[in-house]
Amino acid sequence: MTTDSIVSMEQETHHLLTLLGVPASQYNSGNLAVHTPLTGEVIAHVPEANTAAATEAITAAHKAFLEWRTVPAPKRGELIRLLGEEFRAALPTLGNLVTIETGKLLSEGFGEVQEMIDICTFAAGLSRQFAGLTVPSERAQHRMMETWHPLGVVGIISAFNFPVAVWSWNAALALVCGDAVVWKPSEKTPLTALAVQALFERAAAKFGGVPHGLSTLLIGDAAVGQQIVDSPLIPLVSATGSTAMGRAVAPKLAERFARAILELGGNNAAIICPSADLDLALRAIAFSAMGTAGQRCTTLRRLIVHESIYPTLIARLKKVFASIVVGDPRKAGTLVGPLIDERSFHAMQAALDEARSSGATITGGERVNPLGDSLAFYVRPALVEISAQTEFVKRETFAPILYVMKYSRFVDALTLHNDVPQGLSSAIFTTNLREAEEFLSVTGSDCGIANVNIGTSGAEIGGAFGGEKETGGGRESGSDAWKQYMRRTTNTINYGHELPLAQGVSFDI
Ligand code: UN1
Repeated sequence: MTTDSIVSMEQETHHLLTLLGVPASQYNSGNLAVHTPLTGEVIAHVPEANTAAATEAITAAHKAFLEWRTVPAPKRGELIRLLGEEFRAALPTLGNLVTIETGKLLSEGFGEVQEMIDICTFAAGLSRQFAGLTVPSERAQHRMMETWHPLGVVGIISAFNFPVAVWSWNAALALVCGDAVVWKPSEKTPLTALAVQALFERAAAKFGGVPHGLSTLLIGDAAVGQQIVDSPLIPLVSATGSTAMGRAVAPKLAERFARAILELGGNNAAIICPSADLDLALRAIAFSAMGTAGQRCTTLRRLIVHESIYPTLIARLKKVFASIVVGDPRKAGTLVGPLIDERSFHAMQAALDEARSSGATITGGERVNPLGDSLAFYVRPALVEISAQTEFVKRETFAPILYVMKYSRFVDALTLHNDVPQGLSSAIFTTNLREAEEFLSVTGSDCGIANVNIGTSGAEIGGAFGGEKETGGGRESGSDAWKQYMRRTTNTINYGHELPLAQGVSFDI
């Protein structure tokens, strides 16, 4: 990179932020330096919220909630419809900014914004569907029903890899549910968060009368996250990140009986059966294992291959892993962009060192320098052939490493598959109906997401997203995930003149 092009990348970022409506004061001064993983250069400085500002924001959000909860749900849906329109209009601009800030491919950056548009469409429709059940009462002239009410302020703690989509899955639902939101984004990706906040404010201005503080952005370090977790004004915290983060957050929330939606580590596997369509499987494996440079929580990290097709598949995989273009994610033809930072590169190398000393055969994994810049961390994805699922395979390393192992009996493949602490996403490639159905059955995959002939990553927003075991158990996005953002009351109504007691109890005074 020449000095000229570094300057132009910083300028390009500022230009995008201006187009997205972010005032310069929010990115040209402040303590937090923002780097682009494309070159490793600093592209902005952002002010951080201190404790007092965070307290004020949480109090304002609570006040906003008290007002917002009385707005009819379909009207709240109109705000989210307008927000979706802002995202639609901003798609290329925000998509480019996502790429600059995270290093993901442009099509993935655009895809992330598409995911935000989709959840807004979903949530706007949902705003007319918060229906409760009517339940038959055991008592004559009585009726039972349930009513869903708004919950309160929802805290959102998000990670760098999906810097804005994760906010939208939570915020779009929370806002139509009648809640207010307070958001702490990753410190690695505050710029896209600022852009989303500016777009929210545009939508709010068009809607008119949105209470002040309904959706607040708090850029800051772990202390701000801590404040969100500890605040008695926040009845629900949705946190995405490492299992270690979840372990710190979950007991604190439990202690004050707050709800938690935890989206933590994944260690996703695919089983490749003898009858699999290998051309299709190869494409799915490539995208799931190498896409987003292995930095999705749904990234494919383990491949369990039947011994009869192992030699064919491994030869084809080696070719794909060696030929894939690693480089500038904004260039057509590139399929793997940079890792987020140096720390992530070292974690990847440490995992590969462990694999090497355990006797694994490793293809790729080395650092490359496609842009000629020593501050960026590009790597060739690694294919690691292992004979047993040892401890390092059971850990999530947030980088493009695919561990490959063999199986002979299907039952052993299932055992290997489930024998890790995490339980997010999973896949089977087979054209055998019995294998497919068994994988999806109670004795099959133990994950929150189980796919047939589709990779582990790239879920649609319409389904509930999340996983079991150390993944944290949370469910976000589609299906009935909205219920977590509301509180349910059970109502029993007596329209008669008698007062029969349930269970036939008598209490005559
Ligand atoms: C994440 O990596 O935190 O299923 C979320 C997927 C995306 C979401 C990933 N829709 O890969």
